Amino acid sequence: MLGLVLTACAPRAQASAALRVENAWARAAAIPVTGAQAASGAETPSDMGGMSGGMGAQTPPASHGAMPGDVSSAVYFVIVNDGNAADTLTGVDCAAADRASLHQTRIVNDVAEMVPVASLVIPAHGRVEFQPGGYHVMLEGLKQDLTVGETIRLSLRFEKGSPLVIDVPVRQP
Ligand SMILES: [Cu+2]
Repeated sequence: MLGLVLTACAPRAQASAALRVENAWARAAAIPVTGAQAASGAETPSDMGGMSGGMGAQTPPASHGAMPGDVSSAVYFVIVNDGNAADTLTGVDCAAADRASLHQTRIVNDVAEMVPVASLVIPAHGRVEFQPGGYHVMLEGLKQDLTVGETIRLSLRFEKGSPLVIDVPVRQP
C-alpha cells in the first residue's frame, strides 16, 4: 500500500541501480612479432577447462601472459553505484581479445594467484575497485597491441541493468 503511494507520487523512489565507471585503464602490452601469427588462431580447450574448474585447486600464477603467442593484459577501474539497489556484474566483453573475464588476484602463502570470478555484487550506494593485486578484467589472447595513448572498448554486463560500454585508455603500469 505504502509502496503504491510512493510510486505514484515519486517515480524515482523505485529501486534501481545507477552504475558508472571511474578511473579506467588498461595495462600496455605488445604482441611479439615472431610466433604471434602461428598461435593466434589456436583455441586451447584445456585452457578453458582449467579456468572454470580451477577454483581452490590448481591455479595459475599471477603473471599476465604466461604463454608466448598468447599475450594477456588486464583492465582496472572503479564501478560506482549511485542507485538505491544493488546490481551484479556478470561478465565482460572486449573485441580486442579472444577472451575477457573477471579475475581476482589473491595472496596465498606469499604467492600471488589468480582465480576466475563468476560475478560480483555492486552494492547500493557502493563502489567496487578493480586494481593491481585485486579484482581485474583479464584479457587473454590479445588481437592487437595495447599501445599507450590508444583506447580499447570494453562492455560490462550486469544482471539487471543494461551493459556499460566504456573506452579504456592504455597506460604503462
Ligand atoms: Cu588475471
